[in-house]
Amino acid sequence: MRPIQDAFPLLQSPKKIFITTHHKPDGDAIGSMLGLTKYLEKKGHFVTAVSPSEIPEFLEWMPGVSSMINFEEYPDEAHKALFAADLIIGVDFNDFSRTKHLEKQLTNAPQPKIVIDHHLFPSPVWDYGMSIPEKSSTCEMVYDFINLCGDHELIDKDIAACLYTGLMTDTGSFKFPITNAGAHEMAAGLKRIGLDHTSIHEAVYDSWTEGRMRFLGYVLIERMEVFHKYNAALISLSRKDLNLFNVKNGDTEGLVNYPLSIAGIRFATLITERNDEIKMSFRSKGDFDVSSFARQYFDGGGHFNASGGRAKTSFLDTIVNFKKILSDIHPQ
Ligand SMILES: [Mn+2]
Repeated sequence: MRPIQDAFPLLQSPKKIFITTHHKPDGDAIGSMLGLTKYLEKKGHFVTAVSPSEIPEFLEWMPGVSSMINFEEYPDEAHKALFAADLIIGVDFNDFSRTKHLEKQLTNAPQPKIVIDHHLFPSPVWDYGMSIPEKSSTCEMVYDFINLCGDHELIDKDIAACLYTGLMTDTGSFKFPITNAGAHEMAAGLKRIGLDHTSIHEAVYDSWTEGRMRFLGYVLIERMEVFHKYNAALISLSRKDLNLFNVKNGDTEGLVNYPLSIAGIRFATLITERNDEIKMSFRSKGDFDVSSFARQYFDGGGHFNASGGRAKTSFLDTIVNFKKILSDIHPQ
């Protein structure tokens, strides 16, 4: 993969650009996609932003959401835009399989492909890009990219709001170890532009429905197991649980982090029985590498302290299997 600077000549004249991100997008995925879209539009490009699946409700306030295409709702429009594009950009993922529905089309697409991402182990499918796992968020990298282009003054309040959202969510509000000096410098830079950070915190974190709050109570009482001798905890949610509380897209977001607030717990797992697969989320504190854990046991990957995976076994078998692995590896 060539450095992103080598792609600058491609962006010298107005281009049709297709931007996408990962399936089940989070704050960093949508923030980086919409922030980059707005910047490239200001530079005179024609940009189509496509989310592979519906975005969670807590991100619906974001500037530019209404012009974004949800692939699951409008697959034909998304395909048309991809076909017509001069250039493809992927943000917050580095392997086409993470887009799920777009994997085949992206693999076969002849256009130059640019990636901006901070996950480990990028697949060799990109022509140009930035792949820096030490970065707090893809939003921080989009901010760096705009500055690299010498366009800091083009960052307006909308772009700032988009980029701050991913910075905030991927750093756990500036708490996780990945929160480097650059992350704080970016926050300072966005504040000088007029960023209203409080309204973004409220829109993302304080916008729960009463039902979601009560569901959290149920989960913590009924569905969380704590294994003190392994410094670990597991939350497992069956399809029945999800139906019982009418759980919507995004309602399980962040659940996996709660056990890490228990003293001594350094490894937390969430197992969710979805319609088509068993989904796993892993979080850790300190030096337990959940990225390689996910890769080794559950067909996944991600970051050192935050990763995901999946299982083809049944919901109950997956829980049994997970506990067996826990007792085998005995995380400290
Ligand atoms: Mn991210």
